[in-house]
Amino acid sequence: MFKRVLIANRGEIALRIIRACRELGIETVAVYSEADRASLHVAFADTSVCIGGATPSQSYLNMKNIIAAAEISDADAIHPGYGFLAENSTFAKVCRDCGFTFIGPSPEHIDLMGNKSNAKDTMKELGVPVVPGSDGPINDAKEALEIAKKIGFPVMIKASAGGGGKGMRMAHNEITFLKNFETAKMEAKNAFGNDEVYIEKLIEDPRHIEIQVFGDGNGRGIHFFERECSIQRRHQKLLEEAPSVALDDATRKKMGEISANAIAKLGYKNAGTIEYLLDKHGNFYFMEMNTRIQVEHPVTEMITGIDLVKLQLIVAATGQLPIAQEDIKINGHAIEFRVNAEDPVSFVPSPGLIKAYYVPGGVGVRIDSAAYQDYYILPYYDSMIAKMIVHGNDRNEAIARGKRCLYEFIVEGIKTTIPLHLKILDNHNFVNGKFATDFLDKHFK
Ligand code: MV4
Repeated sequence: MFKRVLIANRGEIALRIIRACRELGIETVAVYSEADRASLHVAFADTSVCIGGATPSQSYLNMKNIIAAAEISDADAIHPGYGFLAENSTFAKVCRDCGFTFIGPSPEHIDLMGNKSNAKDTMKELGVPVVPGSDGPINDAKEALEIAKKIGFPVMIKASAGGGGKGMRMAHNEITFLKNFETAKMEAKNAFGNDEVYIEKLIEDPRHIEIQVFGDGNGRGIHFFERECSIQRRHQKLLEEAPSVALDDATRKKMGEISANAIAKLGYKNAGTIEYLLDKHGNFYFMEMNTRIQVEHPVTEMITGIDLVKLQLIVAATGQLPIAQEDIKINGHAIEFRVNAEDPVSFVPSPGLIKAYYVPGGVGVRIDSAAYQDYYILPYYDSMIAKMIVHGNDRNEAIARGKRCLYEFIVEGIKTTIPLHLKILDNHNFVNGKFATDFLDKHFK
């Protein structure tokens, strides 16, 4: 096992990783920006190193300073968390070249999945269902139009270098197609320095369902079932749950097995998430793969009882998965509520001083947060201040528990998304499981 791990992140995920390390007897090194001296990850780590100024490019994205911090602290591995450098293949490679284990997949797998068109082609070859569309990128407008007509309108134009909703354009007919094809390419060129686009059939009102996977990097792959992530706005998830009410047992089994098999065949190492679109008829299609631990991983931990961050550390250190597929069972239902420092209506960030802070407790509740009373929410970083995760024996109990806990949760001095979560739990379509990715726009515009 590692002796000392450096955590190249901040906030709740840095704390989450420190907790897993401490339970495994691993020493921790926190890195922090000049604005983060009073942050909890600095207080809770065994040692800490300041790596630069407040803005991410000066500190949490500053590879040279992070590697220097790993060297002076004599760390043997680096955990990137999520965001920042987590899916940067250059960083994963620099870690490797400097003799530090990157706790995540290989730079080659990060690159492969970072190009959405290549990722799709690879998954298709591995037997994963994909949305009908062009085979690979299409650069010529006329050729693209022929493909669009063959697939049938409406279609989606997606940037190969995009992802997470960036660089996407819809087209309902030939005229809008030719116009949007050019704008999509131009936007992709400006945003990613790469104008490659591909075409697929539009899946109407899909649900976003993702499978948590792990690989040992040596031919074994396992899955931890699904997370339902359809409750999101502008590609920012707000509430996630597991399992999904939209899957029957046969579809759940099929999605899990297909995903685990792809991970095994890829020789993928460590944690990953395979994202799917689920249509109204129950068909699922590969969308993207994330090569990091995700914000919403706790809902999977709550229903399986397995610590996924500990598992990341064990797989990175040993190259082996200590559990088999048969060891992973679903127990009950979990829901995660993201408490963001935002106006609950406009979603405009609301940084500032937390004047009062009290978190709920009791049976079946978990809080992952780096906030405390008198903590100042900084404007430079993500606005998420806490994740409240509830577990119940079934979905109804989880919903009732969520409501009870949202009433207990006190955050004063800034605006938060707590009132919006309470409204969602009162919506009968949500309670009945009748929702798709358009839910928030439709009911809470
Ligand atoms: C789609 C789609 C419909 N049809 N692709 C959005 C994020 C990006 N990763 C892919 N996305 C979508 N791709 C086809 N062929 C609809 C979306 C989409 C979406 C997907 C998941 C969750 C929320 C979404 C919101 C709008 C659009």
